[in-house]
Formats: sequence, C-alpha cells, structure tokens
Amino acid sequence: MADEEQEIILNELSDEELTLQMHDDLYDGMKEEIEEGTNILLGRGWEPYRVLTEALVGGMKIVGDDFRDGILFVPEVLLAANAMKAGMFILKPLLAETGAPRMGKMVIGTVKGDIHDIGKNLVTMMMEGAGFEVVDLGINNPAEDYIAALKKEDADILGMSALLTTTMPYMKVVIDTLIEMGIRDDYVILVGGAPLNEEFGKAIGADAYCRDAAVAVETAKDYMARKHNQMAAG
Ligand code: B1M
Repeated sequence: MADEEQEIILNELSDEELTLQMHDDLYDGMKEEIEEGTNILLGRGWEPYRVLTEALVGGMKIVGDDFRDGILFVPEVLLAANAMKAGMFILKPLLAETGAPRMGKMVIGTVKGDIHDIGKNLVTMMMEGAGFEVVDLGINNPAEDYIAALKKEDADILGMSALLTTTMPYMKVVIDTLIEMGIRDDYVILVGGAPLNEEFGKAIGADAYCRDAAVAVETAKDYMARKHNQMAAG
C-alpha cells in the first residue's frame, strides 16, 4: 500500500505548490491537469498573463532545457506542447478581453521549414489582447505566403517567428524579397524566436527583434504611434 501513488487534489494546493505541480504536469504532458490548474489559478484571482508566464511558460522552460540536454525527446515534448496549448486555449479569450481600441494589423507566421508555433501563438494572443488585429498564417511559410497576406490584408506589421538556427536565415529571404519588390518600407518588420538576438535582427534588416511576446506588443505599439504621428504631421 505504501507504494501506491497518492492522488494530488490540485485545488487543495497553495498557489506556489500548484504552480510547481503545473510545471510537473506540463512536463508529463497532462493536458487535463493543466486545464484544471489554469482554471483554479484564474478562480483564485490570478491575472491571465500571470498564469501564462508563471505556470505555463515557466513549465515549458524546464521542458526546453531537458529537451536540449537529451533528457526528453520529441514525443514527450509534443505532449507537453499539447498540454501547454490547452492552457493557452483557456487564457486566449481572457487576454483578448481588454476591449482595447484597434491598434493596427499584423500578419504573423513561422518561417519555412519550421513547425514551432507555441511562441508565435503567444505573440498572437498578446497582440490581440492589446487591440491589434492579427492574421496568423501558421507554420512553415514561404516568402510568397507572407507577401500575399500582407497585400491582401493591407497590414501594418509583419511578424516572423523561427525557433531553429537552420530556419532563422529564411527571415532574410523574406525581407530581401520585399526589398526587391520595392515594398519593404510599407511594413514594420518584427522578428522573434529563441535563437535570435538583436544583432541578428539588425543584420537581416528587420525593424526590431522582440525577445518575448510582451516586448513584441510594446514594440508594435511604439511603431504604430510613430506612424500615426507621421501621418498627423502630413
Ligand atoms: Co523543437 N527545438 N525541434 N520542438 N523545441 C527547440 C527550438 C530546441 C532549441 C530544443 C533544444 O535542442 N534545446 C532545438 C533547436 C536547436 C537549434 O536550432 N539550435 C529544437 C529542435 C532541434 C527541434 C527538431 C529539429 C527536433 C528533431 O526533430 N530532432 C524539430 C524541428 C521540427 C521543425 O520545426 N522542422 C523540433 C520539433 C519540436 C516539436 C514538434 C516536438 C515541438 C514543437 C511543438 C509546437 O511548437 N507546436 C518542439 C518544442 C516544443 C521545442 C522547445 C522545447 C520549446 C519551444 C517553445 O514552444 N517554447 C524548444 C526549446 C527552447 O526553445 N528552449 C525547441 C516556449 C515559447 C513560449 O517560447 O517559442 O521562444 P518561444 O517564443 C517566445 C519568444 O521567443 C518570442 O516570444 C515568445 C513568447 O514569449 N517569440 C517571438 C517567438 N516568436 C516570435 C515572433 C515575434 C516576436 C516574438 O514576431 C513579432
């Protein structure tokens, strides 16, 4: 009997214990427990953004470190990603609920060859929460898809995400294509993803590298404010 696993009642845990338990549950890809934990923290008055960053993103960081170190493998990481998405699904409408005025329009997608989408989805959620209209192109996007969407949607901002050192150079291909077409300066170009940095953003000709989703929102707001001021000045 002593070996029998004791069932953990999430609702009986303190906030701190529950956050740590959610890190474990995310690690183990336990989707239903992540949904339950997310709802419990919201019920205790946590801001959606706090649940996102402390319980979900915090847990995913551990998954990422162990994936890097060869402790976890693709199938486990996929399960963790699936559990993370289930939590994000609950938070999405709440993050978007701020009722902010329309700030501008962004086309966003993960670049060609890359199927990582959790970070991009987070950026989308946070941008929508801040009042931006976002057209999400999903994963594995060639330059033509970005360009077609930018034109069709009459977007202000292009956002590109890449999580692999092998796919991040493709961002330059997209920007160079825009330059060749003479339309580069029609858009603010923001890039992000774990392997990027500010230097890389500058080197490929993006307007800004965004470390995380919150920085993406602030940067986009800054650029839109500048654009509106320029328009007002004639
Ligand atoms: Co992959 N993977 N993966 N993976 N994976 C990484 C990226 C890796 C760093 C893991 C590691 O080795 N430590 C490594 C890349 C190494 C490298 O390039 N140097 C890696 C690898 C190698 C691979 C495969 C090649 C593995 C294989 O098959 N052998 C393969 C590649 C497939 C492909 O894309 N062609 C692969 C596959 C996968 C899964 C499918 C299993 C899964 C993806 C599931 C999914 O996304 N639906 C997966 C995952 C989950 C990861 C890790 C563990 C987590 C990524 C994540 O979601 N992070 C990752 C390890 C890591 O990053 N430490 C890893 C959480 C997310 C919130 O953060 O995406 O950084 P992030 O987004 C942040 C910021 O970067 C920024 O804001 C976000 C929110 O704050 N941001 C933007 C991101 N995009 C932005 C765009 C913007 C602005 C900001 O635009 C304006």
